[in-house]
Amino acid sequence: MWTEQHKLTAADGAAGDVFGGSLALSGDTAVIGAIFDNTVGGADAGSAYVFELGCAAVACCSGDFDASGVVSNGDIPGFVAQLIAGGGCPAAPACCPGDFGGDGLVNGRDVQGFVGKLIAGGACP
Ligand SMILES: [Ca+2]
Ligand SMILES: [Ca+2]
Repeated sequence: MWTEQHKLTAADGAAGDVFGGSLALSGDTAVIGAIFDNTVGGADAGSAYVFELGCAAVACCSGDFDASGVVSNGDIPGFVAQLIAGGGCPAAPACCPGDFGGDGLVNGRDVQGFVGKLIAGGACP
């Protein structure tokens, strides 16, 4: 099942720009076209908007594996699975929910952070 996580919009979007009329994806980068955007190049000159998947775009909540907005018992399987799997994180700046120390790995050093947040109630920013 697909659920909407975020809505991408053009900061200078206007009616008639046809934002989203074209789309290209590569890794964590999306390029979205607005073929009728008015620019310094002229009316309807068109623009391409580049979006990067990262902590700035995706609110990264350490420990929240099921994206529920809180760190709770439901996140334990996700954390344990990543720990057992060797704990590799996606290349920065993508979100790595199991990495509490920010070293790009999920390992024994992150257990204390995860458990501590769980006990503390697990509120996400
Ligand atoms: Ca959660
Ligand atoms: Ca870590």
